[in-house]
Amino acid sequence: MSEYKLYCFAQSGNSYRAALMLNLIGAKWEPVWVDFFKAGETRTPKYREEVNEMGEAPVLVDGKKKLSQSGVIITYLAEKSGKFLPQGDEERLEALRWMIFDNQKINGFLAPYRFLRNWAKGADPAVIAFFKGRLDGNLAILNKRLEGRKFLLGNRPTVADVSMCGYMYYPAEEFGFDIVKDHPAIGAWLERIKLLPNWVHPYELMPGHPLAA
Ligand SMILES: N[C@@H](CCC(=O)N[C@@H](CS)C(=O)NCC(=O)O)C(=O)O
Repeated sequence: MSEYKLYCFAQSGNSYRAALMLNLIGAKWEPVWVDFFKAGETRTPKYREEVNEMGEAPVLVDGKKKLSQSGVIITYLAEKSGKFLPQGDEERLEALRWMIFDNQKINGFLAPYRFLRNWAKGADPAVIAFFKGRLDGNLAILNKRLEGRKFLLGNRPTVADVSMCGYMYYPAEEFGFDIVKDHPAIGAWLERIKLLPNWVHPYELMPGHPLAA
């Protein structure tokens, strides 16, 4: 029997952080598919009433406990399993610092940029170009941080890495540029994460890919 349920869908890098973390700690879990694209499920009163008042995926269910916000979910799982935890106060704050930078400046831009390019109808090219400009600068900051480091905090992978890689394994065509080619230290770091036991690509780990026509 599964210990956890995760509301998620394959195209969601925010969900991928939580799904990947569940896999990496070796948890028994099952996905609950969220019909984000066709039914707009996260916007329905039922979803907001019964699953998440914030109207978002992912949501982790652990018995009677329900958690949203991928950063909270992966921190909860790290604390519960004792895996991928930063060690000591300094590392804990450092992990939080990178997770906030990630949520706002890296995946916080990658996610809407990819959504506008692939799925939104009538997206304004100027908005897409604005996101791309911000992404180029912010990914360069991340690339510099990873030069000479195995993982974000040093030699061990932590929750900060699981958070940061959220959108980066999706195909380059979806972004219209190749993160790995443009930022080689990010590319090498993504390869290291891929080697962790139980790593699985987002399109294989979560339900809903490919999207039904
Ligand atoms: N900060 C949140 C972001 C979650 C989020 O935006 N999820 C998207 C799917 S990738 C969503 O459910 N969006 C619904 C909406 O904005 O209406 C997290 O890290 O969990």
